[in-house]
Order: sequence, then structure tokens, then C-alpha cells
Amino acid sequence: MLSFDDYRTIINEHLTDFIPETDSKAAVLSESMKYSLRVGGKRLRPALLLASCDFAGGDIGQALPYACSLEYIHTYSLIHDDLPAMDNDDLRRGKPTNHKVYGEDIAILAGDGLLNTAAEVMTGEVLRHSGDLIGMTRHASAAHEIMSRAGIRGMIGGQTADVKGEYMEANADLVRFIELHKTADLLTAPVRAGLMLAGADDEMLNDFTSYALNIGVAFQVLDDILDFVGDEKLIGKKVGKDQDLGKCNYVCVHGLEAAMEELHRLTSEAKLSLTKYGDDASFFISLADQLENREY
Ligand code: GRG
Repeated sequence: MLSFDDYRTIINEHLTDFIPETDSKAAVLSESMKYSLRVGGKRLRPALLLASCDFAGGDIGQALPYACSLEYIHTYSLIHDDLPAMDNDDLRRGKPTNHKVYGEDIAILAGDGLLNTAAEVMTGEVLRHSGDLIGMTRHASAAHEIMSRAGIRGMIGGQTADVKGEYMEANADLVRFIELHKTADLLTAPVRAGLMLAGADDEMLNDFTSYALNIGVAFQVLDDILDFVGDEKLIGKKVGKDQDLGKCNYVCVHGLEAAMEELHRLTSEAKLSLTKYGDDASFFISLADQLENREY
């Protein structure tokens, strides 16, 4: 297996390779899509996809279009989340948000364009394997996994609960629903899709699903902690937004100390899911530790 930095380098080198050329009359669309893709980002989700495929003995060249597609979906969700109708943010990844540079109309279309391109790229890959039933089934499963976890029972459903939950009473069930769907689903999709592309068995899929859901929820709990105590310069966007919007998150429901304990518990649970793989799973174990200690 490669290091996280090596997977990230592969992604950064190929990230825009799968964006089709647009007609010159729509040139601003691909420009704004590429602006948000290139403006930064940890590349956590696509790196997880390549690493999971690699771990299970798959070909990371075949996984690359799915890894990039997932980053397109993640980036679309950030562009739309930053819009005035949602979180109304001026900064993302330390740079002006898409609508601040291109206007709201183009930012909405850039998000649409990224989501649609992801579906186009992945279904194209499925079609390319139509002569090989086993290969095609693996590709179709990976594409379905990504689209459904990004969809209305996944990230979009979680975002809806978040948006509509803004002014509700503090509610632990609502907070867990938002953590699981707005955030953890899009961190679970790459792990499962990578394994599916490699043809992993159900036992491995179950163990890694448990790992991914736990780091995914932990990721959101830490996001909530950072919204209270994080450094705006490091994070690259305004902090304290949840309180400003009257949003209910893990910290406001359970308190800061309990949030830190939950972050540690979830990270330990994630690592425990992979105990049987020993040193072979060290990439995933050290990633869980790094995520627990991230400051942005
Ligand atoms: C608009 C349908 C729709 C969904 C938006 C992504 C999202 C759902 C909301 C963003 C709010 C937020 C900050 C959620 C916390 C988890 C998260 C997605 C953080 C950003 O992910 P990182 O830290 O970002 O991996 P980078 O910039 O490193 O890629």
C-alpha cells in the first residue's frame, strides 16, 4: 500500500481528467467547477477509496475515476452548502467561496455540473466493463454505493435534517442522524466502493463499514468541537456558525467534555473493527489517529 500523501498526489494529478470539455458558450461552468476542485482540500474521501481498493488487492487505476467522482460530489456539496440559502459562507478552504467568485447562478450550476459529471463518469466505467459480468457487477456496485450514500437517504437527507433542525430544541437523536448521514455516509461510501471494486468478501466489507461509520461520525463530532474552539485561520472558514444559526450539534447537546470523550470512543471503536487485520491495516489505524487529532 502507498502512504496517504502518495494517494493524495495521484488524485491531485488526475482530479480534473474526467471533467468533459464544455462548449465555449458554457466555458465559465467548467472554470467554476475546476476552481472549487483545485482550491484545496484534504482529499480524504478519494484517498480512502484508493487505499481500500489497494488493501483488498484491487487495481487503483480502475478505482481512480470513482475516487475523482467522489471528490466531485463532495465539492458540489460544499459549493451548495456555502450558498446564501444554506450556510452563507464567504470562505471555503481558505479562499472565496464559489458564489463569491462566480455569482450564485453559476455556483448552483457548478454544483449541479459536478454531481452530474460524477454520475456520467461512473456509469461510463460500468458500461466499459459490459463484456465482463463480474467486472461490470463490481463497477455497478461501487457506483450505486457512492450515489446512494450521497443521496436522499444519505448526505442530502442528512443535510435536510441539518437545515430544518436549525431552530429545534437540542435533540440527541437528531444530532446522531445528521452525523451519520450528512457526514459519515460520504466517508463510508469510498471505503465500501473501493473494496467492492476489488471484489472483497462480505466479512471484510462489514468490518470496514464499521470502521468507516465510526471515523465518519467522529469526523462530524470533531467538526462540532472545532466550530466551538477551532482556529479560523487553520480551518479556512468562519467558526461559531452553528451557534450563530441556533443549530443543534453534538457540543450544544452534550457539552464539550462529553464531545471529546465521544470522539475518542468512536476512534477506538473504529480501530477495534480492524484488529483481525493486524499490521496490514496500519494505514487505516494511523489515519483514524490522525483524524482524531486534526485541527482543520
Ligand atoms: C448541500 C446536499 C448538500 C450537502 C452538504 C458537506 C455538507 C453537506 C455540509 C458541509 C458542512 C460541514 C462542514 C460538514 C462537516 C463535514 C464536512 C463535510 C467537512 C468538510 O470536509 P473536509 O474537511 O473538507 O474533508 P476538505 O475541504 O478538506 O475537502
